[in-house]
Amino acid sequence: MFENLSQRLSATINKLRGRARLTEENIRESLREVRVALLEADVALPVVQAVIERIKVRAVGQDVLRSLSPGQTLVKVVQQELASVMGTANADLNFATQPPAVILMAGLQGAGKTTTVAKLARHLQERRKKKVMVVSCDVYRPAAIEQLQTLAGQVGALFHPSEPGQAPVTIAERALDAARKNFADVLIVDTAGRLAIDAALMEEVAAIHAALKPIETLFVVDAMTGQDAANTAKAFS
Ligand SMILES: Nc1nc2c(ncn2[C@@H]2O[C@H](COP(=O)(O)OP(=O)(O)OP(=O)(O)O)[C@@H](O)[C@H]2O)c(=O)[nH]1
Ligand SMILES: [Mg+2]
Repeated sequence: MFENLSQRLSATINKLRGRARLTEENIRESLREVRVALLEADVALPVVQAVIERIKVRAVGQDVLRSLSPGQTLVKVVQQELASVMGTANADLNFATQPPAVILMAGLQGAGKTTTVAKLARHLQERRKKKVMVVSCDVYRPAAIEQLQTLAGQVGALFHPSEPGQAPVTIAERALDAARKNFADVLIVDTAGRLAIDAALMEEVAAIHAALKPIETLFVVDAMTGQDAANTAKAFS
């Protein structure tokens, strides 16, 4: 996206050469290029509008830097605003609780929840020196529990066995008990995915959430989901 954007911008930026200052008038064309590039990259329209507005205010306002040309100034503002959309802070996982800290995984079918459970378990064990237990509450998809068991074996995490005949909330409660008894620092709870947001899935995740009071609930999305991820995330709260 950024490559595409810089190509689009360079032509209009060149036209700014020699301008003493940036005005709403002379940056209009450049802003249009930014807008198109963001929309093509599947950024949600309200986000695009907000970004464009902030760039405009900053470029025309007091932020213009004396040491840079107007074109460079605009590029810098665009770059900073895009970076801030991507997020400046990378929130760390929160472990400030009486162990075991419970991490609940949520997301649509095939988003990568189970794989992420294993990756996260490995990360927490190797980098954070945590003792990690994992459990699957996916009693619907055949072999979902075995899938997690295999992955847990590969990353060397404790695995709490569950059965397809058990209720997800019961599995979750028993796993929490087992995690305590094994002095695990972290319990990662894998849940079932659904093709789309449906009421039953939401209720089940909510019930597990209520039973375990997880310190973190991680919402896993496929990178290809695009702007609909924002809607799905909202539905899952
Ligand atoms: N390329 C790629 N594939 C991934 C990644 N994470 C998971 N997968 C693959 O995507 C598929 C689904 O991953 P899972 O982790 O089983 O997804 P899930 O959300 O647990 O799926 P359900 O439990 O069926 O809802 C598997 O074939 C994974 O190997 C990733 O980061 N990159
Ligand atoms: Mg899964």
